[in-house]
Amino acid sequence: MKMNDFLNQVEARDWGQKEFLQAVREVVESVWSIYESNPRYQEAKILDRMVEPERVIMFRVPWVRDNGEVVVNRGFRVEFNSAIGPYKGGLRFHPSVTLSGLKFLGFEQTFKNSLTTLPMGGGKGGSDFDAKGKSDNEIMRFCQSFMAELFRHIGPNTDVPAGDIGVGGREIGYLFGMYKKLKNEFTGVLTGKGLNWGGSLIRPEATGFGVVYFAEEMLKTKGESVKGKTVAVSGFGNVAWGAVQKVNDLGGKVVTLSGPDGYIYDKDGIKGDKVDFLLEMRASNRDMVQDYADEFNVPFHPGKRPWEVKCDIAFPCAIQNELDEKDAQQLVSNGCICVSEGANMPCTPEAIKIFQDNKLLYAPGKAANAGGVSVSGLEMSQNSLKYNWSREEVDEKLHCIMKAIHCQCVEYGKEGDYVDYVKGANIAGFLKVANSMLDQGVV
Ligand code: NDP
Ligand code: 2IT
Repeated sequence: MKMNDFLNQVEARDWGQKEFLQAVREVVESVWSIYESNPRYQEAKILDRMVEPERVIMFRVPWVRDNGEVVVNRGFRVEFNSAIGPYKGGLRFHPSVTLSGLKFLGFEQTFKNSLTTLPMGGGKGGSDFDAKGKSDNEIMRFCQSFMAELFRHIGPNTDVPAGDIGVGGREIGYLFGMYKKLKNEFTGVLTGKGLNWGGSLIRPEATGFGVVYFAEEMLKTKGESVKGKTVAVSGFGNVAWGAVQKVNDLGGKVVTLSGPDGYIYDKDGIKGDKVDFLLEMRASNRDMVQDYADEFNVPFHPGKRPWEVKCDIAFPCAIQNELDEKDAQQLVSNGCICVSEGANMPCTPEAIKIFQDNKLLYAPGKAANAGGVSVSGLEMSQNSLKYNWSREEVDEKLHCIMKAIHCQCVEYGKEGDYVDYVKGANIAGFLKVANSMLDQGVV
């Protein structure tokens, strides 16, 4: 079969699932020559099986508002691939959540988790719940209703959800409480838990730290480092918060943050108390980065994205397809040398092509943002051991994992003196899953 025939077949089956098809195309383009030259993969229909989730669960989530109004949301869990371990991946609570979005995230997660070196399969879930303007009690009741169905499908050796957009420590707490009540079992069924009840040190910071560690590894190959560099970050959530801290630790300066309302520019750098303010902004459920501009008296650019600002390094940490061709061209023209994705699939395929044609150091999310799920994996290990590692121990392990992911990308992505990190990450992630599927027969 020709690659385009295969992609057309997926498109016909999953018609209209735009984000999922975008993610599939990227992986298939990277691995096709390996797939084509290995008859065992073809005979076992490895790719046909990889693009089909093992299981999709979709359910009603009814809950009651403070004023007595009944609200009905939709819940999902996409259990994509368990070839190398229990399904593992976050939960996203955001009004934009659809099955296509979660299928793209679960598909990506399978390859990302494979790269981490830890035994985790791929999954993703969530709901179209909108936390904006909801009280803490409403968020609790929603989480309880969500778990009242999800609990029968997950477990520490089956499927281990975690946070993603709209799901942080507070939501994981409410979800865990309900799971424990229903199962009468205290177990590591979720990651991102509170430190007093089984969580891991560094998990909240891990994704952002990892994104910067990965960028540092890429920069090292060119004799460069984060030190002294001007950095543009998008988003203001969990991943952006961790990335800003690590850039500061390594001597760089972050000058932007963004939200659905626009972006802020802080020429003095986002550091000290200003970093803690990100946590307050997220807890407010207001969904506006303008609050930062009001608090610290810096310029706010409504309706715009931060990629027009001159920077050496860019970390897109908000949402998928938030950086397009025009943005990429602007970054290149402004002298940006490195782009490391904190979010999942934030750069469009056209933007990626511009980065690669211009020989920028560009890392896709499945490699660069794998630090979050890696420390989730370390949280699972600590839960199994009934033991807690110190902050330094977890950070050291995270750093080693990010370096190992970088090495795998270089091994499979090196083309002359340029490293195609997209190809490298896709091939390395694919091989481990594909070979495990071959070992386990047609299931
Ligand atoms: P958070 O909920 O903590 O933050 C998401 C951020 O994106 C918020 O600042 C959010 O604002 C903002 N946002 C939402 N919509 C838009 C938009 N249209 N334009 C600009 N900003 C927007 O989520 P995370 O930080 O956890 O997740 C961010 C990205 O990182 C996602 O792509 C996620 O999949 C990815 N990721 C997360 C990991 C984790 O461990 N948490 C691990 C790996 C990847 P608001 O919240 O106000 O809507
Ligand atoms: O996209 C991701 O890797 C996450 N949201 C984290 C998943 C996890 O299980 O920690």
